Amino acid sequence: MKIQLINPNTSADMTNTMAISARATALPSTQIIPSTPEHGPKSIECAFDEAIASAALLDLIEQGKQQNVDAHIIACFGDPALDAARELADAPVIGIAEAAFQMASLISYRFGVVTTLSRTLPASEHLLLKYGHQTHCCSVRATDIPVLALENIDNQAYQLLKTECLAAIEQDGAEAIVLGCAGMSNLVNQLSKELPIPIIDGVTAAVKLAESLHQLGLQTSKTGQYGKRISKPFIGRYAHWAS
Ligand code: 5HY
Repeated sequence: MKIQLINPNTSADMTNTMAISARATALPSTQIIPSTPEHGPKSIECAFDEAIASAALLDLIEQGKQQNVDAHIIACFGDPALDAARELADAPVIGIAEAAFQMASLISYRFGVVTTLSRTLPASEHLLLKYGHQTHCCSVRATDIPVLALENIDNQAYQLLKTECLAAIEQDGAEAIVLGCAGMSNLVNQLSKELPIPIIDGVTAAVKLAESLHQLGLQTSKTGQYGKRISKPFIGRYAHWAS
């Protein structure tokens, strides 16, 4: 199968890192197609970044559709434009936060989320509410490590991340940890060795969910919420969406 792995921020280095994690996890028969937008913020850390990144992300979903991919992954922990992407796509579209929460809820009663900036905590909390996982999440903790600092994480930042994971376990009762950024996908193996509970990265979780849906022959339902978008004229920069 072909999985389009979309990094909605414009950091090509981050796309490469997550592609390595995705390929290491995927079945040998799965082709990972990494995809980075040409326009938009280098990292997505607030609602403004997310809104600007969303239009470019939807262009990439359309590109993936033309390439006949069997699944699209939105590899940003805010799951930006996930509902809109499902309106565009026929193949499944998986957001990494939703994927990680689903996996965590299968193997733990209470999981913790450890993410980047404190600024993004409400966004993660909103997603937990939206997806119905709030009762299974014991805490959402921030490290205040900027997303781009994860590209070449130094030992100090790594220890900060590990300290917050430990605090989630010892103080909040976390039985599993969800890593709250696509840029953390390369840290899951080391953290898993050093911490006593399961550590879940959304990128690899999304790859395995995409493969499962494909093997079961399941597509996005085009009835109701994820039905085709409503055709109408568009002008200016977005004229290519007119129909
Ligand atoms: C992400 N931002 O996964 C999110 C994480 C965050 O550019 N890739 C980003 O901190 O919200």
